[in-house]
Amino acid sequence: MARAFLGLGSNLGDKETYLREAVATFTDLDAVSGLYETDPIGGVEQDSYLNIVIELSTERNSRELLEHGQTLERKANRERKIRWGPRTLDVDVLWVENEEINDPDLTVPHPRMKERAFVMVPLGELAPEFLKDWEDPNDGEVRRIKDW
Ligand code: A4P
Ligand code: MG
Repeated sequence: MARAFLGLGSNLGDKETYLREAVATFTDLDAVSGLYETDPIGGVEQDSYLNIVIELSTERNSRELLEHGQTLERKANRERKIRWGPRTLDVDVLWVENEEINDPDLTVPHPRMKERAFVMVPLGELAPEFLKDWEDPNDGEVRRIKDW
């Protein structure tokens, strides 16, 4: 069994429902952070995001988790209303115990996670040790709305 953390975000449509439907598919789910409303970082997207981090106790490796996340993204995006619009669901593999991957299509730990308060703040709720050497980039509001 390995401990693992995934970051989930949505900024289109019924954002909370997309997150809830995604979370419900994880049979190896251990914990979910609070639900955060966050200012969009990068890109052209206008609307705010909802972000969460989930913790797994899992037999799956990084690649299997990536594939599960991509299946969920495809399912959610099939229902999107605005063509070429922002994502209904984005799933990032943040960190998996004892795994370091540097493949063209998969980097674990996630190379940009420390630059992003919308990842680190919810992650810190579940695993405060990640915040030990972390400096908040202060690159946008990260508001905790409620418990999951
Ligand atoms: N990939 C490589 N490593 C990983 C990993 N550890 N986890 C590859 C997941 N995917 C990984 O991702 C592009 C490719 O990254 C995948 O095909 C996979 O093989 P994507 O999600 O399809 O594309 P993207 O999201 O447009 O690009 P990118 O750079 O991954 O964007 P991010 O980092 O996902 O950022 N602002 C707020 N407030 N909240 C957000 O959640 N999210 C984004 C998207 C931008 N701004 C945001 C948020
Ligand atoms: Mg992504």
